[in-house]
Amino acid sequence: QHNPHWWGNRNTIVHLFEWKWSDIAAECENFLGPKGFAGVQVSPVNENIISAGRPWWERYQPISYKLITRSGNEQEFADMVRRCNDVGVRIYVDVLLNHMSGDFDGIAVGTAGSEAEPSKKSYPGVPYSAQDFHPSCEITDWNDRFQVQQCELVGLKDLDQSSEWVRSKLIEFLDHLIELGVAGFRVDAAKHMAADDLSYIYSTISDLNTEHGFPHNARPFIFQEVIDHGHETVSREEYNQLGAVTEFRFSEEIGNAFRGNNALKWLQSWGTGWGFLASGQALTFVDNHDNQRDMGAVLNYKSPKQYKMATAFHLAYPYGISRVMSSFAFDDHDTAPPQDEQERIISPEFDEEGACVNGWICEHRWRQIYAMVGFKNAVRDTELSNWWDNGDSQISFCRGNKGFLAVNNNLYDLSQELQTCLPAGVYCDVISGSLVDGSCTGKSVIVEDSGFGYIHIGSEDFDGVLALHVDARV
Ligand code: ARE
Ligand code: CA
Repeated sequence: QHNPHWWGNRNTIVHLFEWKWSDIAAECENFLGPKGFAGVQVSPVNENIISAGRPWWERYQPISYKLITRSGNEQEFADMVRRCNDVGVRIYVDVLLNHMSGDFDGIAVGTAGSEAEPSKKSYPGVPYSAQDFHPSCEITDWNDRFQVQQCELVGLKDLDQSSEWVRSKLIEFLDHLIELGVAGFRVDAAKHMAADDLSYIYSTISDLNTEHGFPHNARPFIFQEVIDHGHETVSREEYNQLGAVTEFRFSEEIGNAFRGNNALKWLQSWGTGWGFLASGQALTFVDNHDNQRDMGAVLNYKSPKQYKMATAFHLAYPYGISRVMSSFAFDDHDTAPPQDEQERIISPEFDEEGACVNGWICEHRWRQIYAMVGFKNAVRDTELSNWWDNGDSQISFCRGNKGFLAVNNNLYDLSQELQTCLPAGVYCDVISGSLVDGSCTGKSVIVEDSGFGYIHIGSEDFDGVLALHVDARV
């Protein structure tokens, strides 16, 4: 179940982390559809526990499968899915099949008003009781298969997916979402479930809903969160036949390279040459909602210049099923999404240029990022050719005769004639500006009959990347 069922020539998923359904519906119509985004990964849709201060992570603690969260109710969810599908933008839901909530003193009340008694593993809203869970134990050794799959991930009550009842409840939940028109699922904590159990669930759920524009017999797209840095007892290879797998090594290595810890010339063999999964099995990202919060090599919106360069490379290089992150501003691991005094999530607001202003970062609305979503659409089905590098961290390459990317991550200028592979003409660099009424607001590049053009990226330029493609010809 590796096919994301994208519409037309579209290619890129955006994770609208913690957004409300009504805001996503509007975003599909006003921005994502027009800019050529292929789909949205949405935050968990089912009822969750309420934690003090309303950290984002409370949504990873299910109380029931009722579709009521701080993002909206079932009717708002259904409306969003329909409106997004209507403009060719698919919805992928983050689903929690591994566990229910963590421990809680006494009776917990969820976002739909269901009561649960987590300490007794009692979740009447489903209903689940103690027999539906693995006996409690802690994961202390991440290379012990039993612990990883049958103990409690950060203390979250661990469901037994080999049980008929649990399977039937999970399948019913997924089928409900399919009925409402979603295109697939991000499977949270997949490594913590036996691949055989997941295989049963994935193969038993319904085909996608043809009333939402999906072809007959279309199987739901599955991408599984498996964190595998190599040398894991439970490895990505147990899951990649079932569906796509999040390729965390991609995120770590691209962060490393664009932070300057690795010369960009090595990216010539990016992809399987770096030990990553086959392109069609790899869900790729510069950062995700977890690792953007960790200290380390992974880049996030807080290093904008490097982040935009890494994203441009991510979307220009022909590898992976790409997802871009759209964050809210955070100080630490627990920061709640933008909310009002009543702890309701607030809607994003935009300035004249379309950038978000009220606590939402909206990387997907940064010109340098959505322009590369357009680039990836424009160069779809072309191969990479004419790799050039300066022996260090200045690189360029072509995508057929449709697109050209150059990057300068050295502390000196890139200034020279380079092969762009494009038909002769004048092209607008979609990074430094855009094509407005036939003229370019950023750098223009004249491509000669030979395909060569003069490329300049100063080390002090606002952005360290330049991108040309056939849909942005002056
Ligand atoms: C919260 C509190 C905890 C508390 C718990 C239960 O922070 O202190 O014990 O609640 O009350 C998210 C947050 C957690 C949060 C949880 C539930 O990140 O902080 O716990 O929600 O609210 C492993 C898993 C991987 C998992 C990561 C976080 O393999 O699947 O840990 N990622 C997913 C999601 C998370 C989410 C969960 C799972 C739970 O993306 O957002 O947690 O639904 C090595 C290993 C990896 C390991 C990694 C990090 O790299 O190889 O396997 O990832 O370290 O520990
Ligand atoms: Ca488990």
